[in-house]
Amino acid sequence: MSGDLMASGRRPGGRAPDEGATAVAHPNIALIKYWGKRDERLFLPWTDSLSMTLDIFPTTTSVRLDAAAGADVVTLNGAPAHGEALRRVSAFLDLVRERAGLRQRAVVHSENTVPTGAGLASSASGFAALAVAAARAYGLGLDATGLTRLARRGSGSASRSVFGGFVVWHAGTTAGTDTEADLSSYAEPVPVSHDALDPALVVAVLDAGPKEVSSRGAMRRTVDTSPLYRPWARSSADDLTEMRDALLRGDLAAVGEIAERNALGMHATMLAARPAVRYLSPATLTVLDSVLQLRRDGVAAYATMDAGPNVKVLCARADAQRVAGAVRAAVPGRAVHVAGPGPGARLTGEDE
Ligand code: 2P0
Repeated sequence: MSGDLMASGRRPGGRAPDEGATAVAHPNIALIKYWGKRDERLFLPWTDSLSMTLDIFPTTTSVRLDAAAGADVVTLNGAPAHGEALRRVSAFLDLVRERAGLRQRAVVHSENTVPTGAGLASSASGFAALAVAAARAYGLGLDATGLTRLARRGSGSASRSVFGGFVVWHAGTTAGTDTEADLSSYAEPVPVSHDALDPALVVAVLDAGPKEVSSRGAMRRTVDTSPLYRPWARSSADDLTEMRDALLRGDLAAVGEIAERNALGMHATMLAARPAVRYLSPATLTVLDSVLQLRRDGVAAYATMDAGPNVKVLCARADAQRVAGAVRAAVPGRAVHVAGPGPGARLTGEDE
């Protein structure tokens, strides 16, 4: 650690910054969706959301302070980041530096194991891993709840990947000061009857191409123009209450029904935006038909879709291979993965 760092890094009640840190985080899939911000600067959403962190596709990110660097250097899967990706990481690091009272730029390496373009919440695992590594490297001394607030400022859904298993992200309030509003919006684990639920998520990758509309732009357009947005936001609050009860009971069929209707409602709000945002493709509907057929055949399987055409099917772990087989048969040649509940973000290796 450089003398300059030592001199400027210590704060009352804080810890001295480390020279570097590495963290790993997994993506999460929302069963009650986040769609729409009421404060874009602080990343405060209109609604609470609830997700399952996955045990596949981790992102590993290292952050090393570099006193000699004039700008942050960021590589994503070995390639230098440019443009919007670099700007988002650097803006996030500015927030960390402001809180730490440090000016040193950073060298960031991030390795994402999500297949390219899989539309599998890579910003959630990416910013959760970055938040945990950067907070450690800059010596912020945050607890897990504080890390969920910090990760939120990189990407809203990243707040939920700080924890493993089932996680709720509280929308919080925009009343009061910025600090009060920031404190009010955080993620925490939700109680679940794990043994009864024993869930799996079958992930069908239907389109590896880039999205036409970013989720950030699409949610803004939906909030601003869709007449269905406010009714969905109200019904989503009821869905969350019912979802919490269903998780506590370990009632997989109820969890799946609520998740599926919440997702379809979110997509309905987008379809009613002006102009419409349509992420669902013909292949999406083909998989949805196969899920309906599975239910007719007595298998508890329920679909959810995010800002892309890919479908994630919630089912019991014992049914996962049968569900994956039915989905593969519906869309031959497309990649289908099976995930379970995964761990929260953590520091890794020698930096721990
Ligand atoms: C979710 N999605 O709850 C929802 C459902 C997509 C559909 O969170 O603008 O990348 O960085 O806060 O978190 C995707 O949005 O958006 C998302 P920002 P984010 O998982």
